[in-house]
Amino acid sequence: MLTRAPLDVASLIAARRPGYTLAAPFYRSKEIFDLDLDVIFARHWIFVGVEPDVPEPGDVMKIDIGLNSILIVRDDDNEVRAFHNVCRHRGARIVTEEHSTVGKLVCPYHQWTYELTGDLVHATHMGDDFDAKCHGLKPVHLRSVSGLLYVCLAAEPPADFDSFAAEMEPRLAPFDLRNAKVVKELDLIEEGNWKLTMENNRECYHCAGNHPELGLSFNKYAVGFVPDADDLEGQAEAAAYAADVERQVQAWEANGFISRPFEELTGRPTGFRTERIVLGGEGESQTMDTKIACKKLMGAITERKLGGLHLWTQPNMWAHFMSDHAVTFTALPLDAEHTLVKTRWLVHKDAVEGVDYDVDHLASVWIATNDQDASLVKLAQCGTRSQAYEPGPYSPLTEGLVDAFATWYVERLSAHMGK
Ligand code: 3BY
Ligand code: FES
Ligand code: FE
Repeated sequence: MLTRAPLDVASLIAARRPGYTLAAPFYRSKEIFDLDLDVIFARHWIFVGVEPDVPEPGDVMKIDIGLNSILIVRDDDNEVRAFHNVCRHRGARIVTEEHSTVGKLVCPYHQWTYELTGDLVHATHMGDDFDAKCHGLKPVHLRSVSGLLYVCLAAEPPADFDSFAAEMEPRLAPFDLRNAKVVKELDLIEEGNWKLTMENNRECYHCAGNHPELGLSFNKYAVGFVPDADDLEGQAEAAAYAADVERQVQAWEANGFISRPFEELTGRPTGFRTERIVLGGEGESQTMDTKIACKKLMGAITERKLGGLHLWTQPNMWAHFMSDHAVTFTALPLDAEHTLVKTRWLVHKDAVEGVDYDVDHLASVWIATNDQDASLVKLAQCGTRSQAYEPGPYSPLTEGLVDAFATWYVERLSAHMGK
């Protein structure tokens, strides 16, 4: 009988060449996928959504992270909580719909009933000795950073989340995300490993050749794109962009909008990067006409031309916050070769559809861009299946941030395996 030797993951990690893509098994093997679910997705802070996903008491959002199903619930005191979506009776899934509104959480199997605080309040036929107090829903660590929701499935979540939150809260405050509303949500299944989804997002080397719609407003020089030394046109463009940034960042900061870059993508569990990007064209928003798509601006903002505050967090999110709307992305691994990308578009909660905004105008750039990215991720995944695939070099000029992602990932696996 033919048996396959178990993968030597430690040797694969040790063999990773800095500056190069990962070896094929990191994108394909079930064993490494399971390791990713455990080491990355069950021990780090995972971006799951936004407070406006559960705007009212009783609103529930279900989100699956690998084999763990999580409920995000707004309780009657307006507190947002997270629980495992696992009944304490015989373990059934309590909620199966992605979005619902309930008075209490009732398990469909034998109707055990839980308060929105997770307490078990009703369970029939369990005898006199049964202690309901010991059978509440299991809580999951949840943090909200100005309305951005992160969960951690570990017993002891990484403590460096505090410094991430402290850095981002003043930057995000003007958008008042807690008082925004989700006006469109889109799920896209990419045919690739979650790390290829993330790597693709961390560079704009591919933008010029693939993203005509995004390219109208998104300047590739904003995210680490450095032209070749002999590319005189590129050098001039990069210099013009840098001068524009210098001028606009000064003006934004003078008005209280923190804009300077901050980057600690590696060397910590909760790696992240942020900066306020100068947008192209009219410079207002990531739309087809580069103007705002929502007349009622976010929070109390009055300046349309606020660029795009971008945020990336390891391992699974990216987002852009503009004067008129925000767009957030959540990558969730489905299996070794499939990844769910959830996109949400948010505007001020008092904005009126058809009066202040039109969803097509708001969402068309990223709908097109997501499709283009999904095709690219699929092509990259296909390549990793070939016998000819070997780790290839990241561009030192334009893919430093992709390398930072791969380096962070290898660091996290090494830290875990070294324990
Ligand atoms: O969403 C981002 O962060 C951008 C858009 C294009 C590629 N990526 C760097
Ligand atoms: Fe939930 Fe029985 S499994 S009530
Ligand atoms: Fe892209």
